[in-house]
Amino acid sequence: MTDMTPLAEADPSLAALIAKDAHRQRSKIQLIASENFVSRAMMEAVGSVLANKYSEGYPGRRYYEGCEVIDEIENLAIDRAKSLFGSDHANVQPHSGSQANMAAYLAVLKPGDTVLGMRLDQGGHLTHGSPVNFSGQLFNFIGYGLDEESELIDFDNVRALALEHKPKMIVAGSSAYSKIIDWGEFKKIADEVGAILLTDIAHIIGLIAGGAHPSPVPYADIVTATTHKALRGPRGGLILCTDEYAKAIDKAVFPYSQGGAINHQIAGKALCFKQAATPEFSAYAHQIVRNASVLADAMAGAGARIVSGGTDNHMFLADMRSIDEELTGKEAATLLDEMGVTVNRNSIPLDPRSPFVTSGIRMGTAAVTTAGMKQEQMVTLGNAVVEILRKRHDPAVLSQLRDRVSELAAQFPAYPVDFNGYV
Ligand code: DSN
Repeated sequence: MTDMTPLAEADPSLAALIAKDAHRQRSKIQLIASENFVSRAMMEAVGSVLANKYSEGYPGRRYYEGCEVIDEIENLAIDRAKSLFGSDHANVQPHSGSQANMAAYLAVLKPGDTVLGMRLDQGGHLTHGSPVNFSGQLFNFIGYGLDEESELIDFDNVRALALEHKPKMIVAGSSAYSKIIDWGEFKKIADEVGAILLTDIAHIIGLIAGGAHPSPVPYADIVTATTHKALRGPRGGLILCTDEYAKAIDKAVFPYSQGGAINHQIAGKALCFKQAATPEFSAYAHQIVRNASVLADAMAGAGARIVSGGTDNHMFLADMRSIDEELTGKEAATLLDEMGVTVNRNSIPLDPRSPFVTSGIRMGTAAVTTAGMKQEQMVTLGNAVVEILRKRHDPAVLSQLRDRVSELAAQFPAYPVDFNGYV
């Protein structure tokens, strides 16, 4: 037993639960495409006394006294974000990616305005116009999707919809699309119909920071993102924009859609922008992409159909029907987690099953790359995943496969084995 920490003393039950999740994160292979492992330095920043401070407003224009240090920290985060992505303006206050999108829409749209966005079932995000989300309720979203054959973004369809509906905004970006996004094509279409171009890079922000995916900043009016996925920062959102939209974006974040800034989170953002500006981070971002590509190839080689024919980024979708017509994404994800590989079920294009059941699983390599895995481990993992799914009714084979996965996870722990998950 190590020395009691303040948390363990104050709330042993909670401390034990955090330690339990640290163990889960360490002992299973984490392939959820939107997750990563933060550094211990990040935990220090985000667990700091900055959580105590109220600071509604912006640096130099606060509604509370005592914000002089908070101003310096927020300016540090803003300057680093602008320099990392080469943007005119950055707002680091959005509490999450969804909040970033909400503020960005509210900055330039009025309720009922027409917007073009990628459909959720084609790889878009809930905030790109899903009817169960505020975006689909407040605005007149028109959904575009993928070409049925190639499963690549169908730019003819995007253009035709843009010409027909004359949207005020086009949203480019996705949560489940595995190929390079051609921002220039979106920009051409947006210019043709006079639409604002918003690019949502929540998933690929880390790849863009590391030079492993083209940046939309030269093309987009507004860029929204999260900081906790491939970027390895704290949970949170970010908005970049041109000078033209800076004032409107700032007003839409505070006071229109949010209250006090979360200052410990902003400190974490400052840290992650610094970490992401290094050559080591660039090497890391490229390794994420190599790992995803090798993992997808290994699974395809073992007989799994990869949506869109493969991946150019950190993630991909695998069609479970290619392994067995009866296999659903839900069953596959549940079984894989029991076997020590954590993924999420995901709809695939033209999925006949409901979003709760689905025919696909989504896999991403940011977290395993942080844990140190490389191509060799991706081959082992890809083969093991397909074999688990194929042999799912054979307990003896599953038992051997579980051991193989567990050995692999033990070789690449995200955090030291004695780490309690918080200090
Ligand atoms: N829910 C996140 C994802 O998993 O992609 C996006 O917000």
